Amino acid sequence: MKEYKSVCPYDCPDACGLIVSVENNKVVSVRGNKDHAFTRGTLCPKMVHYEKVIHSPLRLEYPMKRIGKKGVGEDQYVRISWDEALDTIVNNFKHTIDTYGSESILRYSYAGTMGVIQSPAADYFFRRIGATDQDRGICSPAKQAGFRSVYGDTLAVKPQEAQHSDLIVLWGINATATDVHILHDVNIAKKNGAQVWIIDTHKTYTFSQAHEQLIVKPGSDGALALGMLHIIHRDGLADLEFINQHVQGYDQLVEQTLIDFTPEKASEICGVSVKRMTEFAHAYAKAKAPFIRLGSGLSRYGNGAMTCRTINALPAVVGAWQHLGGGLLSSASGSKFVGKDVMQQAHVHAPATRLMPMIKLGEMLTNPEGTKVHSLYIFSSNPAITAPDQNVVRRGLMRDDLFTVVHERFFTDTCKYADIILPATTSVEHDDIYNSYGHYTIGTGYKLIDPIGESRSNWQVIAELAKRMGLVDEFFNLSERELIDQIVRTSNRISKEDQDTILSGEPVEMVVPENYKMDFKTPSGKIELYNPHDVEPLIRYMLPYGDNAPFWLINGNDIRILDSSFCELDFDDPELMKLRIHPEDAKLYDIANGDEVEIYNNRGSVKIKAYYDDEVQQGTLVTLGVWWQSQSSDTEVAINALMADRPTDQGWGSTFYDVQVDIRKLS
Ligand SMILES: Nc1nc2c(c(=O)[nH]1)N[C@H]1C(S)=C(S)[C@@H](COP(=O)(O)OP(=O)(O)OC[C@H]3O[C@@H](n4cnc5c(=O)[nH]c(N)nc54)[C@H](O)[C@@H]3O)O[C@H]1N2
Ligand SMILES: Nc1nc2c(c(=O)[nH]1)N[C@H]1C(S)=C(S)[C@@H](COP(=O)(O)OP(=O)(O)OC[C@H]3O[C@@H](n4cnc5c(=O)[nH]c(N)nc54)[C@H](O)[C@@H]3O)O[C@H]1N2
Ligand code: SF4
Ligand SMILES: [Mo]
Repeated sequence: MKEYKSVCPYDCPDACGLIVSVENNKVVSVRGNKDHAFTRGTLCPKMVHYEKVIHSPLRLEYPMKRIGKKGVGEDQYVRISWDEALDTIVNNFKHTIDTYGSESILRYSYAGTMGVIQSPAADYFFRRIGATDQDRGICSPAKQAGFRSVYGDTLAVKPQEAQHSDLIVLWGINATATDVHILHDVNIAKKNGAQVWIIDTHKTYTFSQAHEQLIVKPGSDGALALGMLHIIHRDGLADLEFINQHVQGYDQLVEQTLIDFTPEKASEICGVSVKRMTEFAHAYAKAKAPFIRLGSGLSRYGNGAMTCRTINALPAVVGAWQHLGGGLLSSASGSKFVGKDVMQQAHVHAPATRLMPMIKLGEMLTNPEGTKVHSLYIFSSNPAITAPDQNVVRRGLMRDDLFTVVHERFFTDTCKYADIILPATTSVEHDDIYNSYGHYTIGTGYKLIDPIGESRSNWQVIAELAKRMGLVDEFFNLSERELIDQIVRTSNRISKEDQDTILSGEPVEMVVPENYKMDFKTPSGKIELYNPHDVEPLIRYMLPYGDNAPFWLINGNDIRILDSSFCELDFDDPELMKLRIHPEDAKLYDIANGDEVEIYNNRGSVKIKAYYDDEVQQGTLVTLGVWWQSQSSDTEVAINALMADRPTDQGWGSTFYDVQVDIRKLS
């Protein structure tokens, strides 16, 4: 048995360092790398048995073509050779381009793997053939837009700084499930006496980690933050010296926004009492080095970017940035050290094409206006489950005149709509390099075992398609190892010594410049609470969209799966999807504990069993996880039948939490 270092490839801020044990060309076990600066030796429950994913009997092993109906199942497919699969795709692409124009081809992919090679593997190819371009807004661009508006290109604070904080706020983040390694730093701070606050819309797995808990109404955190800012200003707790030197627009914020935004008004919107809001504002402002870990939950609303801007104002107003342990972590800037430039070949010109916001997949496939999509190439994503407005997405995928390719590791619900299915490798069957959006450690994950069956990596498939399409370009002849080499060697932010170490297979934590937290990379050089370049220069309260229905639906993350990844595993739980409802709400609708109900809005309806939970706030319903259809509570549709494809206020982000529903008991 031999041990190798690798990196967890999933879409998770922790990007853990792994130690993978291999015997006879099989992965036998995986554990966390003790020497990794953020992992520190532990893995989350999803990854402790990664070998079960890699060697799952459900892995796709060879290319297949559909011989039966769309939307049914694996029995509608037969095995074909790679040659036949690739030729079929190339012939279709050529025919589509000749008949309907190149923009009739659409690529849809996301972060099944976060690898810097495999995730953007197809970007350049599809740009070169003139396909419709895809934005990547399904996750949390609004959170990034909120941070950028206030701090520009400032490097994000390292998560380990939290260790030195005396007050930590876990704001809209369910860290136990989605960023578990930050809790290591939180616990060190707690041992040193730090207080921990958590803010969410319901009691999550992470509540027990905090000393103080606040429950807010969905989409209302902007009001809470403005109420706090009002109190901090009113009670003389703002750090005026810091503000004078480093903040632009504080006076405008006070005079134009805060003056009318009283704690009473804020309380009415967010549901936190004035007393609790005042306690929180005082505790936050009086702490020496308060640290906020901002999650993505509150950014997935129509007001997401504005909400994040408002919360980002807090550390500015109390001067948290100047102290060790103080600040706010939205997303780490790992991609500034190794990024996508090489894979995207940004320097090579290709005519611009129309851009598809990926959250609009359904509309794009069904809208008769404009250039119709005739060929769809999906990889590293499972949109039949994870994309919003599922009924429309599936109607689009069912179209007889749509040719769909799905490159996957498992027979997901999206595969049911494919004309051609291609088997994909897992991270231990191909080479890649990983940065992180939660910390600053970079590492390689080299190929450790032969691909399962005939599976191929994203890059291998794309490079082969490019050649068969007749694209003459040396880039497509590069191996994954050569690409990794180029990516590392062309990064002018990494020292030669660190480059050597990374390429040798060891993870390296990037060195951030001294005093980086105070080096505000905005046009004014200051923190911009007033940003003249933003469509809305000044921070204010904005409402979420909502729907005309009585309950907010919170579909939080389940600790057992990651989006719909890991659904291939066996779960010893006959009811993976449950609905939690406050007993008083349930009684109003004559719903008994365990009754089957239907939750619905004008986009769809989902059958599910409802259970009483007096810790769910009235007016909200909670269900966790984005499960495969076979695991869902309803046999016809999964949870995203209820979700809207409305974009966030900035960044064309998804609004998965900005959803209201009605409920009825099924007799
Ligand atoms: N186990 C597990 N881990 C995951 C994932 C998973 O599905 N499962 N998904 C991965 C991905 S793709 C991502 S982007 C990250 C996301 O990880 P996070 O940043 O944690 O984001 P979410 O889990 O979407 O939402 C976090 C919390 O926000 C809460 N929330 C919703 N609306 C509001 C609101 O208006 N105000 C406040 N204060 N809170 C609100 C939700 O209830 C939820 O508990 O996690 C990654 N890791
Ligand atoms: N209701 C609701 N919906 C949500 C969310 C939510 O909180 N609630 N979260 C949203 C968020 S934040 C995100 S980021 C999206 C994510 O949505 P998706 O991008 O669909 O993510 P996954 O469901 O993890 O699907 C990734 C797929 O990629 C495959 N895969 C893994 N590695 C590779 C590879 O190397 N090559 C290929 N070809 N395939 C691979 C996996 O087998 C898996 O099926 O979901 C969104 N959808
Ligand atoms: S899913 Fe996240 S926490 Fe779990 S091992 Fe991977 S990177 Fe670490
Ligand atoms: Mo995400």
